[in-house]
Amino acid sequence: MSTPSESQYQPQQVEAEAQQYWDSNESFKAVEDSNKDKFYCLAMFPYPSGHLHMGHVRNYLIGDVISRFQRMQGKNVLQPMGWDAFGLPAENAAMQRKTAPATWTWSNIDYMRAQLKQLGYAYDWSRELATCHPDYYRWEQWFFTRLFEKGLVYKKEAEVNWDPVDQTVLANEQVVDGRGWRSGALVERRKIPQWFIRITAYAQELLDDLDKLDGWPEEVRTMQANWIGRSEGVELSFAVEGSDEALSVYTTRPDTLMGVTYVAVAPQHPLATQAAASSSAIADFVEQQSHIKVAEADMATMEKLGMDTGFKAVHPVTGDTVPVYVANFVLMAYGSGAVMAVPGHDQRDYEFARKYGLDIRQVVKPASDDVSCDLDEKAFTDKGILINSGEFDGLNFEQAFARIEAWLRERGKGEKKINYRLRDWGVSRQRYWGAPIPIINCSSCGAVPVPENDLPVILPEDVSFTDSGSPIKKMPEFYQTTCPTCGADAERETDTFDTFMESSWYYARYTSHDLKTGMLDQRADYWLPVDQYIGGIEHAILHLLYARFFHKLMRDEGLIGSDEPFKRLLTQGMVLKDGTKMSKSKGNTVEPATLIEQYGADTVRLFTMFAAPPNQSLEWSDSGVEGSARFLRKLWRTMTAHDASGIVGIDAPSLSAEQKQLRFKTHSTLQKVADDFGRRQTFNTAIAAVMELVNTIHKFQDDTATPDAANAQDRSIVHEALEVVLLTLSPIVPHFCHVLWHHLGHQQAIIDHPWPAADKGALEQDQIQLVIQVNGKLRGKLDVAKDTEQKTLEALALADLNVQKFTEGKTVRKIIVVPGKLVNIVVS
Ligand code: L3U
Ligand code: ZN
Repeated sequence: MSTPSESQYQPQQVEAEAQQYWDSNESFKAVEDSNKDKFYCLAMFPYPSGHLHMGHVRNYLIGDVISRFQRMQGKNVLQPMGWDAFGLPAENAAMQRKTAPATWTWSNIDYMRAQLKQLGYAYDWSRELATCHPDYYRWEQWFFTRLFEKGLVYKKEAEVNWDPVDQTVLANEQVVDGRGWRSGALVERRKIPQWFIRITAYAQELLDDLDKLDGWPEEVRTMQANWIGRSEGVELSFAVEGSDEALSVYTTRPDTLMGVTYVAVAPQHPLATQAAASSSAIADFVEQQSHIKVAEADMATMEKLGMDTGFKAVHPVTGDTVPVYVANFVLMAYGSGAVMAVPGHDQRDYEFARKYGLDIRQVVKPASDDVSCDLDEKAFTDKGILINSGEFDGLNFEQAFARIEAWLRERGKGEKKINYRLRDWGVSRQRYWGAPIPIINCSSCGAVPVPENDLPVILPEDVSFTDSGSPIKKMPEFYQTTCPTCGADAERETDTFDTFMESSWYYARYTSHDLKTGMLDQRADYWLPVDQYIGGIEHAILHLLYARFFHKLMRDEGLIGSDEPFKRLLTQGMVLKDGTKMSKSKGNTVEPATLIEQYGADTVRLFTMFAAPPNQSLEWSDSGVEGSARFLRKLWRTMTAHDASGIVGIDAPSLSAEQKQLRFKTHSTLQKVADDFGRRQTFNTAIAAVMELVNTIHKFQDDTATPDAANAQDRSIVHEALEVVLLTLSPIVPHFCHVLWHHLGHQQAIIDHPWPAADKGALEQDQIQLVIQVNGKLRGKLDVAKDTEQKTLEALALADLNVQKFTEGKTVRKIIVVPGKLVNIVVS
C-alpha cells in the first residue's frame, strides 16, 4: 500500500496501485450466486477499429458507473467486454497495409484492451470474447443450421451492388455517388441468390412486446414500431386489358377506392418489363432507374418520375379503365410492386398526377366544416365522409373500409390484409472477413446444412488480400467438399454472415463464454435479461431489433426462458467539439490516450461524466477538463490533510447548529446521489451534489479553524463527510477513491464497502420552510424553527410584507395551518 502522505496528487501512481489491486484480487470476476440479486450491465461492444474514440470512453463510462454503483448496492454484478471483430474495415485496412484482416484485427484488440484497462473499467475480463474466433462463431453457425431445419431460413434471389470492373459485389458503403469506390465504375444492380432469416414470422411479437419495454426510451420504441410498420388494409386486384395477369395492389385507404385515376408500377415490375420490350423510351427509363438505389427516407422528397406503359387497368368496382404508369417512387421490394393511385387523397399521387396531367377526383370530404379541403392546392389526406362513390356515399372511414372490403371479398376481387413494412433479414455478404455460412451446395441435394460434427466451418485466416474480391471465393481448398447427404462432390457456400448476426447474441454468450459443448447453458437464465444496456442511438433500429429477434429465436430453441434481452436501455448522446460531432474527417478528435497521459484516467472519467447528462450530447471543453483536474487535486489535499486517527462516535443530541448542518448536507447528498445514479441516471447532477458537499466541508473547516479545531466531534463529523465524498465519487473516480479510502483508516477496499444508508436523524432539520398563501395563492415563504407554535406561525405569516399587500383593506376570515407545509390566510 502506498503512503499518500504527500499532498501532491499523482494520478499515474494512484491508478497503477488501484488497478494492480483489482487485477490481483480478480475483483470484478462475476460468479453466479442464486442467493444474490444479479445485475447485468452491458455497453455495446466495439468494432476493433484501431483505438478508442471519446464516444467509446463515454459509452463505457456510463456502464461502468452504473455497474460500480449497483455493486455497492449489494448486487451480484456482471459487466463483460468483447469485440465485434468481423466486418469491412479489416478488409480495407488489409488492402491498404498488406496485412491479413485477422492480424490487423487481433493487434487492434490488444491495443484497445490495454486502453480500456487504463481507464479502469470494472470488467470481468475472464469472459472476454471476440466474434472472429471460431469458438464464438461456431455456435452462430450451429444455430443457423437449427433455423434451417425449422424452415426459418431460406435462399432467394436478391439485388446487390455489382462493380463490373472489379467483378465484385460492393457493400452499400463502397458505393459512392453510384460508382465503385475503387474502380470508379458505374455500379449495376444484380440479382444473386442470398440467405434470409424469417424475421417477418416474428413481426407481430416484436411489435407487441415493445409494450413490455417500459425501461426503454419512448423514442426508440416508436422507431422500432415504425420500422416494423404494421398496417391494416385491403389487398385487391385490377384486371389488365390484354393481359392474363391481374395487378395486385395493397391499400390502407380502401375508402378512397372510387378515387383511383391511375395505377403505378415499379420499374422492375413484369408489366414495366413487358412495356419496355416494345418501347425504347420506356426501356431507357427502366434502365436508368435500375442504377439508382434510393433510401426509403429519400423517397418522399425526391422528384417523382414516370412514363405511361400504354396498359389499361380495369377498376374492380366501376369497370372503367385507368392508365398504368411505371414510376420511380414505387418499390418492387415492398408489397407487390404496384400501387393504386388516388391523387385526390394522397400527396405523392397528387404531385405525380399534376406533373403528368392525370385526373384528380375527390371522393372524401371533410367530416366537419372546420377542416379545409382544396384540391386545387393539395391532396386532402384526412379521413372523412365518402362522396362521388356511388353506393358507398355517406360512409365514414371505418364503415367504408368494412363495406368496400366485403364488396370485394364477395366477388373474389380482394380481402383484408395485415401488412408489415418489415422485410426478412438478408444475412449473406459476399465478403471475406465474416463467419462462413455453414451450407454446402450439392447439384442433386440442393443446399445442405453442414452437420453439427463438422462445425465450425473455419474461415481461413492466412490469405493474400490483394484485390477487392473475397479470397475464399478463389480458394478451392476452402470450397471444394463433398455433400453430407449423398457424398457427391459439392461446393461450400463462400458468402459470410452479416456482422449484425454476431452482435445479435453476444450479450447471451458472455453468460456461458467458456461452454465447449453448446451455445448457452443454464447460466444464461441466471444473468438474462440484461438489466441495463447502453449504446448509441444509431443502433436504435437494426441492432436492437435483430437482438430482440434472436432472443426470441433462442427462446424458441429452448436455450433461454425470457422473452426480451434488454430490460432497460440508455442511449447516450454524442461527443462534440466546437458544436460538431468529433470525427477523424473533421480533424476535431480528442485522443483518449493523450488525455490519460496528461491528466490520468480519473480526470477523464470525472470530466466526461460531469459535462452532460448521459442521453444528451457532450461538448468537449479543455477548460472543463482542467477544472476536473483541479477539483481532484484540491480534494486530494483535503483528504490527505485530514487526521483520521482517534475518530469518535457522533453524539447527535449534543451537536451545534453548524455541526448539524454539515451532517444534514452529508446525508442528504448520500440520498440524492443514490437517486441520481440509480433511478434518474443523471451522473452530472450527482457529481455537482458531491462538489457542493466538498464546499460545505471546506466552509465548516474554515469556520471552525479556532484553537479547538482539533475537537474530536468536529473531526469526526468531517471524517464522516469525507467518507461519504469518497463512497459517492468512487463509481466515477475509482482509483482516486481506492487509495484515499485507506488513508481514512480502512483496511477493506472501498469497492467492497456497501453504499451506506442515510441517517434519518441527520436528515431532520431544525429549521423548516413553510409556504404562505392568501386565498390559496402563493404569496410568501417562512423560515422557522420546526416546533414553532401555531399562534406564532399565524402572526409571522400576517407580518410578511408581501402578504400584507394582499390582505390590506380586507377582513381575515380564517387562517389554516398545515403543519410542516403551509399557512393559508383566507380573506374577503
Ligand atoms: N459493434 C457495434 C458498434 O457500434 C455495436 C454492436 C452492438 C452492433 C459508441 C459513440 C457507439 C456504440 C460517438 C463514437 C459503442 C464511437 C461502440 C462509438 N460510440 N461514438 N461498435 O465501436 O457513441 O454508439 O462503433 O454504442 O464515436 O460506442 O461503438 S462501435
Ligand atoms: Zn448431395
